[in-house]
Amino acid sequence: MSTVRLTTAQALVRFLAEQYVERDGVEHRFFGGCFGIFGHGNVAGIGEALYESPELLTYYQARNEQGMVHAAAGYARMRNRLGALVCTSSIGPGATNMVTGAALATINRLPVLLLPGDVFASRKPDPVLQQLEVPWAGDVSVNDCFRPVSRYFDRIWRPEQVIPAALQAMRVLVNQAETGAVTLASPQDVQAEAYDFPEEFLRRRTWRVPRPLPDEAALAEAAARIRAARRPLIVAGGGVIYSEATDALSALCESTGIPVGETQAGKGSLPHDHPSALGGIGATGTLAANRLAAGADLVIGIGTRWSDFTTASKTAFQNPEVRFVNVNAADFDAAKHAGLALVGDARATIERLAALLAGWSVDHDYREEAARLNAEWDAEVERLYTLGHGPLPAQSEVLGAVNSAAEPSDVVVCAAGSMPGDLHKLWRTRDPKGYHVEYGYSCMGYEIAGGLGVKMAAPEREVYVLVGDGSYLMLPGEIVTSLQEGLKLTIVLVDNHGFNSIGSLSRSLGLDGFGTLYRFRRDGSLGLDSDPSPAPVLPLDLAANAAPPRRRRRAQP
Ligand SMILES: Cc1ncc(C[n+]2csc(CCOP(=O)(O)OP(=O)(O)O)c2C)c(N)n1
Ligand SMILES: [Mg+2]
Repeated sequence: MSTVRLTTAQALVRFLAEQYVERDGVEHRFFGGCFGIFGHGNVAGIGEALYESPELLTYYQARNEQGMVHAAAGYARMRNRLGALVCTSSIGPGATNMVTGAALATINRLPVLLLPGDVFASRKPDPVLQQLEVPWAGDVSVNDCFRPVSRYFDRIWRPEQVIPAALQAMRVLVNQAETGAVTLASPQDVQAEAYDFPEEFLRRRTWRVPRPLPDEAALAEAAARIRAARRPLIVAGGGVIYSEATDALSALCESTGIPVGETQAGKGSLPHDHPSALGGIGATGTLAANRLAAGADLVIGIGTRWSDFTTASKTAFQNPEVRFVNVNAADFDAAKHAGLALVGDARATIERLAALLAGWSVDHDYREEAARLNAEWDAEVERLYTLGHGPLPAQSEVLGAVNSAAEPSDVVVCAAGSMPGDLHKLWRTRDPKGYHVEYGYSCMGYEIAGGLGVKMAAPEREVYVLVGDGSYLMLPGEIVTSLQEGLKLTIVLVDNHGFNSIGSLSRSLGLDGFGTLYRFRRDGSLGLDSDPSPAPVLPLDLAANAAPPRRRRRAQP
């Protein structure tokens, strides 16, 4: 066996650069580069490996480790999970800053590879700077926080262990049912330790992403149930888009007339003006989708994890006879709501169902009802886009202005606050990748960093980041990265001086906006809605961030 002597980090970087994926005969590199912020926990290992071979993985600098993982998640989503980024951090705070990003990626079923540095395997310098000491366990570090938020976790205690760990990491990252954050915690001494790695480990490897079909008996049963239904409804989730099943879905809807409601991740499955498109469904959905949901007798979930927003906390489907059929790559999601589980790829399954349903259609009235409700809702969207609210425009008008300024293939990015709900019901999607609202974790601070990842994956598209003042203040730093990389983002900031979405929730509970206003402290309080003479709002001039930079004065000789 021929070997090559490398540090563990050098071997891992070489390995990552040689990973390819293939679906439908199209093959390309899996990793688009490596984000990193260096510290003593990774500079001599992964840092050195990236430095000495810059041609292997392009290095990207970030401002905040959470931000770089968000960017990686945005990138993976934009690449339909067929591409990913690596994120390397130092130990301690750099590592734990990535935990939120890891949870976001895993909840949204998006592949990201995280390489947090870890304490010395040798334990010689313990406690090294930033080491958490656990009195009852010598083998625990802060990186154990990654275990519940990762779909695969390993800690590389010895150089040769990186071989099975890297292969397992790839197995999970490319698996459409299992994918999410994968964490290989890397003790800082082992990263820099040399070993004779087999050359075979470092050779080009192609991972095929299959399109498995559900069991034929389950398909036949599903087709029979659909044929027997009078008011069937499809709920399209992110899986429809990741599987590139949007054309297949639209063909199925045209032949059968089944209407479609979309989850946040599934919005864009059909263009907004398709006769079967009801738009967003659930708590933040359209009147059209929710009216049909209420009476549906058979609900066909495709690529959805059935979050509470989609089911309006299980109130959306009111028909006592309603039953579910779930098409999903993951049996975990396919089994939800006691549904008939069709475990398989969305596109392949939709195409097979279309064949099994050949010649069948919902009755004419139901088709007409869907098209009429869709048109009715579109008129309501038009009204809300053009309210003429003064002196400042309503949020719906801001969305309308961005929608009409954007080209069909441009991408709108959002995550938390009051805008995701408004976007879900009001945004007119015209391209399957044009709507990117992160609502699995709904993480404040995702917007700009996630938008950067979208732009890295699709530099030919314009990216519109819609962000509230609260989210903006939480994590604006990756604006600097976008400037550093020459990646243009159009950031639309809606400033309502506070956490307004939670303010509304607070008001609805009789809590008077407590803790959601941006006001000065006065008489011991940060203010409530009902204050007779409220303290002034914090004078934050966020628009000043967009002002052209002042010319630096030349240093005097
Ligand atoms: C990291 C994180 N912390 C807290 C929350 C809970 N939360 C949801 S929306 C929100 C307020 C967002 O404020 P802003 O961005 O200004 O949007 P607005 O609600 O005003 O539209 C908060 C605190 C969250 N989603 N994410
Ligand atoms: Mg706000």
